Amino acid sequence: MSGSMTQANVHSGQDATVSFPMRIRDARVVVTSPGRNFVTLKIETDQGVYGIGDATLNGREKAVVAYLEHHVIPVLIGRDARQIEDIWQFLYRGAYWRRGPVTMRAIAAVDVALWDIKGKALGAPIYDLLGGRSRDAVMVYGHANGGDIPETIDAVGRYLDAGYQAVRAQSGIPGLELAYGVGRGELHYEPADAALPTQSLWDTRKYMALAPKLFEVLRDRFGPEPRFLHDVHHRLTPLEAAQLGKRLEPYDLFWIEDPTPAENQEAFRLIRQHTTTPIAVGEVFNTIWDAKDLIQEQLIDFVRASVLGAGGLTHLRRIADFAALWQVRTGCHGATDLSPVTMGAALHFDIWVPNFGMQEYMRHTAETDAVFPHAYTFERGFLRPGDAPGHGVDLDEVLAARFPYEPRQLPVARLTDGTMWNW
Ligand code: CS2
Ligand code: MG
Repeated sequence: MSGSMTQANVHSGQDATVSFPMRIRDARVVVTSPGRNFVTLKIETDQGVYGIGDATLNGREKAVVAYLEHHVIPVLIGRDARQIEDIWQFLYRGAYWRRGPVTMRAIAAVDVALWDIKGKALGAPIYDLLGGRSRDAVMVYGHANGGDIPETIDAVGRYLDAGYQAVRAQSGIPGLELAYGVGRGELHYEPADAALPTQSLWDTRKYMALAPKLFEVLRDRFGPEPRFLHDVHHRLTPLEAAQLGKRLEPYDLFWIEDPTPAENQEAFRLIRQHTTTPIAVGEVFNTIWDAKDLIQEQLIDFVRASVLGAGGLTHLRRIADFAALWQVRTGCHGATDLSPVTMGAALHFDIWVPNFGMQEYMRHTAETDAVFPHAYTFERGFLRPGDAPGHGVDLDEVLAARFPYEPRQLPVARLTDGTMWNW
């Protein structure tokens, strides 16, 4: 859109006055690895206001860097940064090749950076641009992991003592090394752990015996009040997922997540017919099309698409509005491979979105928090986005340069007989 725009002067939120239009003068990608890799897009305007977006795709970072540098940045230069919708449509429709994790993360990075710019230019936090707050704070769930059930119980207890009202519980499976969700360090669970994929093993029968036991013990120990969540990480067939949901019903889970791969949305009909355990799906979704049948057939209860995975705020709010028609609520993915920039943007979305469900919150390392200074704050199980203009997250480029990219890939999983399985 290059037509002439009405001139206006507004407060930039950075103690400067900006006039419209705001041309994109420069955009560049910063890759940094303060404990894990992050890809960040910085867009600068001719008014001096800049915006930041996250483009991290865990284990495939360089693919998004190349997509941004070769195919996106060149078409951004000179555009009016205010035209968020038109730029989104240009990048989505204009590529001809639609969807996919690489493309949609690149679009998300641009979109979030532009919302950041708009907020700063207008002196407004993004939640105000979206329509204002629907709630005071954002409930988050933490990750309690243990090598076995007793360790997991201890970990859950620590979260509840810290004031969390919602805890995801994952336990190692005796006899299976490197079960999903079980960290090897004290605090931070980081699955992308090596330059070449680590191999883990999977045994559905062992898991199916353990998971209901875990939640039976958790309810016995902690009573009916806490919200408990659990991630199946795409490991079951639809029928097995139905069986698991049924067995977990007495323990009143807030949700089970990704019980079976959602490439085939119809598969969830079978699960739904057999269990009332709530289902959350969507951390690998890129667009509304991935969730369409799941939502309109009421096959899920929470859609876990994120600002980063699903093309930014512009597209995620479409998914959320569509989901609201069927009382499906949000549950944004918030693993540590989503940078603090995504967390900041997600919190503005969460505090606005009427049909909010829950926000995942895995803490970043101290190094990551230092590279990405942010306005959001955590207190006893709740996050708040803060009132800074834009999304309130910045990038310390000098510090970022001290943490160069390190090749890392996600693990793979095999069944005990050697068959490749879903990690
Ligand atoms: C997980 C993620 O947070 C979750 O629910 O499923 O940790 C997922 O394994 C990672 O985002 C993969 O990069
Ligand atoms: Mg998950």
